[in-house]
Amino acid sequence: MAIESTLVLVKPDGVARGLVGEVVGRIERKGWRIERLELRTLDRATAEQHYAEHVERPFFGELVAFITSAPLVAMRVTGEGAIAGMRTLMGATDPLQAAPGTIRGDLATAIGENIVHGSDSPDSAERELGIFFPA
Ligand code: D4T
Repeated sequence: MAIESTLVLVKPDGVARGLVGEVVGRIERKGWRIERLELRTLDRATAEQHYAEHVERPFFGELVAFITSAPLVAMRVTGEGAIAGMRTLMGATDPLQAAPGTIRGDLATAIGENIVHGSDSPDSAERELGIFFPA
């Protein structure tokens, strides 16, 4: 495995529920490093760029409305195998399918409010980090 960087978001539901510390704590205890961290509210253009791969999906409108609805926390997380490893730490997209011990498995019930996002591949990580933390 190599040292990698990935984009992690604590989405608006996670921030509203006071779960930023919980997510940050799990990342830190795992052994990865948080190199950048920012609380921000996304504008529509940035949200559509981030979720561009889902533009044809029926839930795209709701997804963009939700992610722009309130502040989120964006992080650049770096460490050994961080891209796939973060996906494992998050659990399955549908929290009801996510294993106990994962962020979604322990803390969420709804697919539309599943607390976190993590880049799903090295290409996605590069693209998404470029959107949130250019230069
Ligand atoms: P993100 O991108 O938020 O980390 O989620 P995943 O990578 O785990 O899942 P995804 O890209 O397939 O979905 C993106 C985002 O859309 C929401 N969603 C997804 C939804 O509201 N309804 C759905 O049916 C699906 C499949 C949840 C995550």
